[in-house]
Amino acid sequence: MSPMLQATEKIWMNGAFVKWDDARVHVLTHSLHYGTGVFEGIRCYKADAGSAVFRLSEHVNRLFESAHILQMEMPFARKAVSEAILETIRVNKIEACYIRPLAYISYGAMGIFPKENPVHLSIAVWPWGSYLGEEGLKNGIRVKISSFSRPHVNSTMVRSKTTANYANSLLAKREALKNGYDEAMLLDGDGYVAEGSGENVFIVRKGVIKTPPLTSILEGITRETVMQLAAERGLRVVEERFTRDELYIADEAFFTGTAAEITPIREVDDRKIGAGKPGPVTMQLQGAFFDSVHGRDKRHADWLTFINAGK
Ligand code: PPE
Repeated sequence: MSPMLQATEKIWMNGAFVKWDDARVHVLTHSLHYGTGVFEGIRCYKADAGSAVFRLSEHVNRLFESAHILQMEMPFARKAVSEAILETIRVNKIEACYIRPLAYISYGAMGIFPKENPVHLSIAVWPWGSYLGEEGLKNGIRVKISSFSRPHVNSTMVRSKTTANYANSLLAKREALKNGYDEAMLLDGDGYVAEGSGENVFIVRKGVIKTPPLTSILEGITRETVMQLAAERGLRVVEERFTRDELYIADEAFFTGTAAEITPIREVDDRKIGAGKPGPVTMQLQGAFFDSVHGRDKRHADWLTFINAGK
């Protein structure tokens, strides 16, 4: 599992840099009580031509969409947020990192309705290795179908990357780890396979790649990346609901996510997936993904924002 958080020097808070240890909020911060924060998870890779953020504009757009769903007014424009992200990486002199912007309803009134409490934004960066372990990335992980399901489509709005949604993810993750598995797979309110606690899911069966449609799941940026990479390689991808027994008999399965990247799934509920090791399509797409984040796929040069471009 991931080791303890590795601190960097500075965190951007609402327009100014503060020392890592000084990045504090009041304990009566609205979002801390009611789960009303919206956030992003982004990676900056050490690409061949220098450090570059992967799909920055897509992540910033999703942050604003998350805020829009919750009717939170962002205190900065999209361009300013993108600039602040790049500046936070530069200030911390870090070559590769995970980036965590968080917009939250700040201190002011208490009670569910936040009245005029201001919305604040913070951006932190830190080194983060493979989310589900180096070993998992290479050889695949063991997954358990969760007894907790994703919220109903008309409940907590999972298209918004809202902190509140992660209470559901944590319940599932704890249960899976406690039972000796590496990750949880959540079903949707109708019982179909939805996603992991922090990842989207794909299966491969009889040569067709399948991923659940955008109903009860987060609109993953890695998911969309993989769909494009697959199509370019002549692989057929469909967005279609599937059941847990279809997952059991898949030839291959894998998770996608900014933190998890492309992590093969080698077992679900103690049933081997395919040969019980990462399959050829998974490995091909994982390779294509790592090529693109490192700038080796010229078709997708626009997916990278170099932190020192033009300097
Ligand atoms: N579903 C969920 C529920 C989710 O949290 C993530 C990202 C995804 C799918 C994949 O989305 P994308 O990163 O855009 O491909 N989870 C983030 C948080 C992980 C955490 O533990 O914190 C992430 O991967 O950054």
